[in-house]
Amino acid sequence: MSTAAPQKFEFQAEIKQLLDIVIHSLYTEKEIFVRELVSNASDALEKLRHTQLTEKEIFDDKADLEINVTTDDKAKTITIQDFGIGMTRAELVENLGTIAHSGSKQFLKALGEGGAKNANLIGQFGVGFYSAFMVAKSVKVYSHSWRAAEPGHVWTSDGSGSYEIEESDGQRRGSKVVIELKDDCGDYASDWKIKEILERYSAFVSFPINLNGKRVNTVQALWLRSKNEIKDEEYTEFYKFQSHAHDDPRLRLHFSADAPLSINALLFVPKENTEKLGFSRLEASVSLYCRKVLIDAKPKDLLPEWLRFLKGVVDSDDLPLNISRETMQDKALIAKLNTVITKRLIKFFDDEAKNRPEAYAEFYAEFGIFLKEGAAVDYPHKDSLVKLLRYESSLTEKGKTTSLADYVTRLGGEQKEIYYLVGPNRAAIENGPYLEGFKARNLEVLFCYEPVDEYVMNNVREFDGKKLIAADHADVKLSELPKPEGALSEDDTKKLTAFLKESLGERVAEVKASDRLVDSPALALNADKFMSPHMRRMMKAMSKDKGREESPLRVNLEINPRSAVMKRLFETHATSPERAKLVAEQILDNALISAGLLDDASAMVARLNKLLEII
Ligand code: FE6
Repeated sequence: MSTAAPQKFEFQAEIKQLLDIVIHSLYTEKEIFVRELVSNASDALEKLRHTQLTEKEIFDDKADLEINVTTDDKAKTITIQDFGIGMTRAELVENLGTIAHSGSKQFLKALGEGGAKNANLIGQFGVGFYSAFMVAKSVKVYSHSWRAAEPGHVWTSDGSGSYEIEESDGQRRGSKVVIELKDDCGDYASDWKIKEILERYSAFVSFPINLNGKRVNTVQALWLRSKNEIKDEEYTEFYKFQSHAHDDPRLRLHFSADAPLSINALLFVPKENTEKLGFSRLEASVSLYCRKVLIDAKPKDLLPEWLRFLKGVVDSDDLPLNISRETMQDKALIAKLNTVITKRLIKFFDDEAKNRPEAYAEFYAEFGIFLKEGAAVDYPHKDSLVKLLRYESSLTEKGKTTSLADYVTRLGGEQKEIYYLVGPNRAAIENGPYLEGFKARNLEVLFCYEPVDEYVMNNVREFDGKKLIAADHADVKLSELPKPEGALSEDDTKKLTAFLKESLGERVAEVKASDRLVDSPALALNADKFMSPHMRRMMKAMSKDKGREESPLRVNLEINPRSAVMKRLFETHATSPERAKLVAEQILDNALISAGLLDDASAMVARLNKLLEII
């Protein structure tokens, strides 16, 4: 039986204002009120457990440390009950005010004031309770403190300006929040709807949550346990549950940090790169938690774009539940998390490369493309990412790769450049005319097989003070090689280049003898310095009006005075210039094919047939 009459209070002006902010602008999705109240319940249970350590006399001591959620679809109510620490009459009033207090503090924080950490006990409850009024016609809070001498109370309000407190008998320990739902929020009285919300936001809450008598959370927040107590199978099971994955994880990183931010993270690299398989672009899917409660399942700025292949969880005590991407303060927090975690991940990949090179090679084969993207676009991490890249080269075996750092260790004293060639595969690069000049001079060339490599190399520009240079670039200057016997004389070479220039007309910008050819008769260099063959092909593929005549291609042709083909051509050009012209054109087309620059082979095939006839 109640001993005191209900007492009516006006909300403080501060609370009214805060209520208004919370209801109208702090949260955009109404459903998070469930998460907030469950989070309060969990905190209250945590505190009770703490109190049990020091206090002997605890009211209703047999009550299980659990959270019961019940819905009533007929009455359109939802109830969230905990057997936690509970509140006395004074605490009900005081906490309500303190919430307003800490809430307005947060609000000020958001506006750019300094951030006092709310590590104190009450402050932890935050502004979450008010979110109930987003969906409530009225809210009743029944509460009984753990202190046995205190009576129970019920607090009632419709959120409009006042509340009432009355003593209430027969209560269990803890708090019970009963929400009578607004007419347009009736959904939140349905079992399946709340089940879905609880599974999304509260799956890892440490205390049992029962929804209408059925347990909903059975998985542990593995990321908060210590590494050496966790079995591989547990990690795998967690990965599958948390990431909705069916494969086993390829790699995992479980780490925590205290400074500059408190972080507990458990991150996974999946087995397969689904983007590579042609599935759609991955979206950020490392979820952000604050003390086991989900804040955002797909936070966009928590990690850089190029890490979008990662799965897992980041948990930070330093985050407010109602974190916002709009306020400067919260943006800065997320940015700080981003920096710390990205650095840690890069170090992890680096360690993998050192300690488990075979596993790293497999990871790289699958996910290397993302590291390349990072190296090209993530300027702050460029240098550390370039170290993670691997390429085959003219000095590696097929299938074996080298890092740029290892390439540099093999450099001769003179060499100030790192050379690379882009081509579809090893054979194409090795058989093309560009490599031989480098081979003859013992210069290592990196082999790049992916279209993005060109973009990466152009963006990275240099490594360890060495410029990255395309070996098929027109500007590459190579050292003199001793002139082998039997080459065309300088004079004859001049005559031949003049003949070629005249025969090929507008198709060539320049014809000259080359110092980079050893075996091949000739090579083509793009006269347009800024557009490589690969870029040209990409532009062509993207170009909308396919039927349009393109501006004719002009290249620089470099010829090899040592080549038997050239010597033979020199002889022929004097005796049968007609035939020599056909050969000249064929040599140019051959060079264009090697460079990936011949778009239409029909004229070439017709000519080749003519040449075959002559033989
Ligand atoms: C938030 C309602 C005042 C405890 N348990 C639970 N919620 C709590 C506390 N809060 N503060 C302490 C709160 C309300 C009012 C504060 Br009125 F939910 N479940 Cl111990």
